[in-house]
Amino acid sequence: MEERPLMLVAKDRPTTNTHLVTWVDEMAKMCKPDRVYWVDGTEAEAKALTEEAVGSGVLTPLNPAKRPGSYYSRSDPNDVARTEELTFVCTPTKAEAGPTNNWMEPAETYATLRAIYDGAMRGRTMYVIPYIMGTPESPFAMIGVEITDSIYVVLNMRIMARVGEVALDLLGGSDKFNRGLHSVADLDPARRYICHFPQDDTIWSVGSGYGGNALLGKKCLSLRIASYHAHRQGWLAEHMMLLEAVSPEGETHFIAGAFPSASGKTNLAMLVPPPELAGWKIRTIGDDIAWMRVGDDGRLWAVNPEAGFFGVAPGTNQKTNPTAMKMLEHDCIFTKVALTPDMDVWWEGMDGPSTDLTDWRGKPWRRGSKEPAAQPNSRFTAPMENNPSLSRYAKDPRGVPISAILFGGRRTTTVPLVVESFNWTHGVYLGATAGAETTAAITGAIGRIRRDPMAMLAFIGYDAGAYFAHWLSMFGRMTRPPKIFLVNWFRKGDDGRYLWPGYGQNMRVLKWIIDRSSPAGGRAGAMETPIGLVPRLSDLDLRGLDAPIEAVERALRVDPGEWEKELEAHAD
Ligand code: OXD
Ligand code: MN
Repeated sequence: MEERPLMLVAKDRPTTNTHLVTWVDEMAKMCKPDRVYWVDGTEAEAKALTEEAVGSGVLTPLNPAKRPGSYYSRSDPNDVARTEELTFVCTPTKAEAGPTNNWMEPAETYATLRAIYDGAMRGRTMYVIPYIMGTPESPFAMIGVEITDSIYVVLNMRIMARVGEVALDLLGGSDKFNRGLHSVADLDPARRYICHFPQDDTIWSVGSGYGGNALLGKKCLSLRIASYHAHRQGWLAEHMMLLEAVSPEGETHFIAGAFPSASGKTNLAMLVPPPELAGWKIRTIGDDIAWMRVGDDGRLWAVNPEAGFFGVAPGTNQKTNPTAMKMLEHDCIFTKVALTPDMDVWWEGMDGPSTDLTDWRGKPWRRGSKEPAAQPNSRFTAPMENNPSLSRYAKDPRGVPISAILFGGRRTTTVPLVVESFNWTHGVYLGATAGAETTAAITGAIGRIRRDPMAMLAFIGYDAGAYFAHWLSMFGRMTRPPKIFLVNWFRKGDDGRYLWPGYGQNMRVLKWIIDRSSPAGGRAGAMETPIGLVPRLSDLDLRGLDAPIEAVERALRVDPGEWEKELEAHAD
């Protein structure tokens, strides 16, 4: 491809922070880019960078009449998901990384990666992205600087974090920032590493341009590195959505929920109640990450550190998530979805298509083809402001006080629709043993059950045993702890069909959870079972539910035989 001149004039360094400047110079010396560009975060810059990305073919504009301000990006077929087998926690000892993380010795890792980074940015621009996770006013905000040679990463980071001058202002002359180095290098999976050095507050990622591997503020900083800090400092960094629920009487509750990747966190955070419960309002605070701290009032307070949504496209439609469909109408980036002939997006789960398409690899795709047109882990990146039901607390620097924590599995058997734990310790056990059938958000086999404690298996940045102990110890720090629930929208009947309709209907489960969690205590009934408190049919508001009552009964059932097997399997 012909080299195009950079349309932006590389400005002088916009900071006198010597820690930052020295580090950037060092990284530039190693990666040897043709130029260094400091991202300022302005609209003018975004426009110029977008033009640049369109000019070089990284982005394709979508039909401005149908999807204004939106762009399309393809991915290398070798680089479509997080690569957990190539993700490492590089603590001085293996024991600190624990049994669930891949570990490499830090000095050796730096040496191995230096050899890959050496000259990797030749002919390219090195972008320096100062960013904040959290709102700038929040005492809990974290500052990172990501160096990258991917303009796609810059344009996505602009949506997912607060970038540019705002971050440099907050940083001032301080040395306290996460040092993130990212290069797509040659995209060779054999030379791909996603490495975390918690002690150095450093992330080195090379060989992948995929969101979770490349947008370093997200999984790498806000979960793996943040969980390491959280353990030492007495708070929690979790893979959780956050929602605000307002009852018809105007009572507000905040709920946090951990669900494995691609198991409906985004849909839950944007839930639209069914007509029978239309007096309820659900508003989104976050769809992927929650940082939670104990407040002076003894409650658990949560913030969403992100500024946008990086969600799974397939399955998103008017029925599953009308809010997201509205959110995706403008100013989004779509990655590896399918394209219609008039340059709009399409993915499996949407109506139609009414024409043949271009699939995610850029090949013609015929209607009715068995191959998916959109890559199963194809994504949208949408600014928070696009969400028509964004909570007014979404950017509150103090966060919101949590009434209930949900741990979600993705289990076709055994686990009932909802279980309330007897107490905090039991709740932590339910979270620690939650399991999921694997999905397309990570590479590897699909459909196998894996235990995914708190949906954090891939994101605990230290020893998992210490993580469980930390969760248990959090109880002692709170005077008004949230209640903990296990939920499972995915149980199937003998005929292989889902027993519970899910999506908007989950409002009925949320209502029960809220009634159980209200300070007045137990506004809804429950039945005690050996595994926890489960609603009877009569405890749920099922007015107008379009599902056979027997199926709901089965979804709630605690089967002793299934649980005997389940408990044996917990030994794993
Ligand atoms: C995500 C994931 O991208 O969990 O949020 O994989
Ligand atoms: Mn996630």
